[in-house]
Amino acid sequence: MVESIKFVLRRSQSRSSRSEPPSKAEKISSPRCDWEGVSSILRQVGVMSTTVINVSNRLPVTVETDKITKSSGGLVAALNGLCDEQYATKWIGWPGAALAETSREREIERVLKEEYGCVPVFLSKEDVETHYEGFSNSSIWPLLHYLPNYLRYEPSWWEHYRDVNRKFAEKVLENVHDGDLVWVHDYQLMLLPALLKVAAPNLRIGFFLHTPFPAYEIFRCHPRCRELVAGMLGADLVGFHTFGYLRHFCDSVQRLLGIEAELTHIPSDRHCTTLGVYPIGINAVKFEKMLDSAEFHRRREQFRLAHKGKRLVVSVERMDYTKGILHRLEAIDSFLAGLKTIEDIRFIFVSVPSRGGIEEYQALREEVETRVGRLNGKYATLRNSPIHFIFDSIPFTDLCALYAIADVAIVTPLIDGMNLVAKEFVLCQRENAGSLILSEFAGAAEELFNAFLVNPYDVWAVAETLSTALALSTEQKRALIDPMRERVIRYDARHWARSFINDLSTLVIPDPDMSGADIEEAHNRIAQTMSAGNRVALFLDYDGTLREIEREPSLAKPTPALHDFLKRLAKLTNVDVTIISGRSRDDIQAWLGAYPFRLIAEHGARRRQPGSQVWEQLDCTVNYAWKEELLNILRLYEEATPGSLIEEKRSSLVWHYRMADREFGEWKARKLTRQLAALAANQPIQVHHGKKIVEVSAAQVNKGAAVARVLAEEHPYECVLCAGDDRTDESMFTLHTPGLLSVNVGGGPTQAGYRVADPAQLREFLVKALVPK
Ligand code: GDG
Repeated sequence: MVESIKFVLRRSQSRSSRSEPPSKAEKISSPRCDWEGVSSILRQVGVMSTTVINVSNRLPVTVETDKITKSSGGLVAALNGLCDEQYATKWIGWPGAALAETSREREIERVLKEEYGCVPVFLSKEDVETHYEGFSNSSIWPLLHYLPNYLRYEPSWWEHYRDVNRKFAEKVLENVHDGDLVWVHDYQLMLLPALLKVAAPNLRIGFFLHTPFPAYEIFRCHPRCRELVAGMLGADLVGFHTFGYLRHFCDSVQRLLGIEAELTHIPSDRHCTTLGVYPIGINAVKFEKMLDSAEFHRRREQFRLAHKGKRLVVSVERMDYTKGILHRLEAIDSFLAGLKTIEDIRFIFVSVPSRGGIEEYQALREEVETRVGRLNGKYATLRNSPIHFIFDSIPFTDLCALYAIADVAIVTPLIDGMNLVAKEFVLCQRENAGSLILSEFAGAAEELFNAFLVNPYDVWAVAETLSTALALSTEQKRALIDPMRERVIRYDARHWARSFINDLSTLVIPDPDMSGADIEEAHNRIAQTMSAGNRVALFLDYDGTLREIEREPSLAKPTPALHDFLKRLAKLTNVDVTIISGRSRDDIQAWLGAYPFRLIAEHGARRRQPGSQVWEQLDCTVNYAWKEELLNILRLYEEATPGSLIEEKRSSLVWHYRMADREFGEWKARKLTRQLAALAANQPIQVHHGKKIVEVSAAQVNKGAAVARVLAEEHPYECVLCAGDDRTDESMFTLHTPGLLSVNVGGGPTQAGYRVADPAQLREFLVKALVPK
């Protein structure tokens, strides 16, 4: 967002908010833009259903002492594109200045809101130094770009990062209305989605990361890595530029938070985060318009004249260590060393000053300037200095003219989320055709299929590629550039924003307060049974149903919350409770033996009747001869898979791999399941690959059969409720019992009639339905 259009900050005037600056006359006469009012009226008449609230660290405007400067970068254009459709947009962010007097904040806030559709979050100088320059740019930024050597961390930065994210959350909550979509941008606000989700569970929240997301091995270096991914998971939709970044994020979530993440969605607490890939595009309309303008043609001709007889190679970027400037200079050195004459070659570097307050950026600038000087000293002749270095931002017209006359653009970041410069260069090849040399580590490399892809660390290969690219004929260059140009135009910034927002607005978001019609129906059935004085039978699985899953099975003892719940159940006179688990008798007895419930262990092999302390053996006729042979196989897996362990039960053998390396464990589990399934054909066993377990059990022993036996022994119940989270619980859900209510806990494919999100929700539901007020 480098290009700027300047306005004078007027204290009393307002104008309608839109993408272009007003003329002087308009400034005086145009009506106020009251966002709340406009959006609400449009919603009422059905023209505009939704407001998209964009939340980014920086607003698309900068407040200075006496003026507001409006930026018009890709993000602004993309979001303005949404206004043409069924969305209104609003921005929340930092206006880019630490104000000396807080008394001006009110006034500035009013002007920004009324004239620019922007809500400012004012940050102090200290906030900027710690949250922005410190935590965001010196701590997270280098890691997201695979550069742990640049990582610096101070605990106070983290405190400020959290505080600033909280300030943003407050501002969003003050400004949001029912039905609005909140779109949070980038690494400076990674905690914001979770803060918002906790405060407003029904709010639709999107998060887009503009940088790469690195491999877990890198991301885990950050002292606050867990909190950061947990913060992002507060969003309903998280978007990345490429599938690779998405995959890395999933991996980090699984490994850091122990949450089972699918590549499409990640369930967490009481909600689910959908993941998506949305490669950002450029503001193609704005570039095309520029290429049509007289001003552009004039500048292009001036540049042509100035560089007459030279082959031009351009690089444009922020002065940032991720952009590979030093490596590129080495490649240029190697290239120039191989030339017979350097009279006809010129490199133009546009390096926009960036993050000048940070030590590493100052050092980079000095190093770049030194090396450019050295190279020019080494290769300059009386008629040519090969590198023309500009440490400044150039006007948009000049940028387009430069792209348009270049023979080659060399864009070689060491890593880059997307890289818009590569796409902008391609679009500007309308009349001339230049070649694009692009780092294979830029997100754009996945889309710009005809670019010369290079490894920026291989400076010799980059030098060679430069020679190849410069030697192409115009026809060859045209043939390469045209299909890419079409793609850049079609998949532009508007397409990107539209895709993300459409997905966010159509996501099916599970009801966080469980007030869905389905579960309400189950609630009514139980309540009616109870109020008629009839008996209810509950068959409740333990792990993952009554009690949250633990990484280590032995840690899943009842929590105080679960004990409270069980005590309340125990007091109910017309509710018969059975706890039915795959766990051993010893676990169940030790943890739940004090309750007057029926306890069923090992999927139905053992049972303790209500009020008794004696455990019955229900599987006396079952043949367990297969166990010894299979135990030997399982032992081989246990030995070869660090972190895995075998649990021996009377009616089954379980191989647990929750503590093993995630991917390795999964891979071994699949192999084991296949091996056991082959044996199952000749044995009275069933094999089940469940949540971090592979279980082989006697075919005759299952929870469904155990429930059926209890029901056959007892007087009929008016209402029977079975709840479980695992595949072994499905045998209860498919019983043909009159009045059966079946509840799946935690999602996934199920035959259950009803669903709740987690054990806490199940407990809440049962208390509501069973315990009299
Ligand atoms: C981040 C990610 C991702 C540069 N110099 C001038 C100028 N620019 C404009 C370019 C381009 C923008 O700045 C730079 O965008 P990039 O995408 O190349 O890089 P970052 O600033 O690092 O952006 C990146 C992006 O977010 C979007 O998601 O692609 O990976 O790091 O638009 O044209 N503009 C003008 N004069 C200059 O001198 N007018």
